Amino acid sequence: MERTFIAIKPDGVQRGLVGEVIKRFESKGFTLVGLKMLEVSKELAEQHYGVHKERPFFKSLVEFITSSPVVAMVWEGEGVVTSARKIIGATNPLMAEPGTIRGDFGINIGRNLIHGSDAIETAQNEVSLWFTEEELVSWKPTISPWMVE
Ligand code: D4T
Repeated sequence: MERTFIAIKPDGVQRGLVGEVIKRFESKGFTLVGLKMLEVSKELAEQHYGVHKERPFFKSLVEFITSSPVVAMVWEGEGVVTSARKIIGATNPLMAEPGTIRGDFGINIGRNLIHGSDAIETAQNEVSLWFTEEELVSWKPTISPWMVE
């Protein structure tokens, strides 16, 4: 079953949006299979944002994600990677559609509240970067037949 990595960034945690974010993924029908709060190390931050190493905003990105606790999650469901990106909205919250998390709660690209994997392969890499196998729970909600044919 498809899985994606979602992180509520320091701004989302500080602003008390953890419950709101979880609610949106739960209400949509996806299944939470991993959840933890952590202070992100510089090493983990640099690995996670490795693709942006040469970008001018890399340093501030790493500084920001290590500045305050993050809530890391793994969500499961058919099509969850693409759907989660839609639920999250465009990278720049000012461009994000109302109804998306960034569109509803953000105004600044450096404070865009939440991260979601951008492709299935990225999701697999990010899940194993942030979580051990033992931290993930395989379970099927009993209401599944009412959500999926
Ligand atoms: P993340 O990775 O946080 O889910 O964001 P996106 O997938 O939507 O966007 P991204 O990888 O292009 O950017 C990663 C992260 O860097 C910040 N950022 C980005 C920034 O501060 N200034 C910029 O110009 C860009 C492009 C925001 C998200």
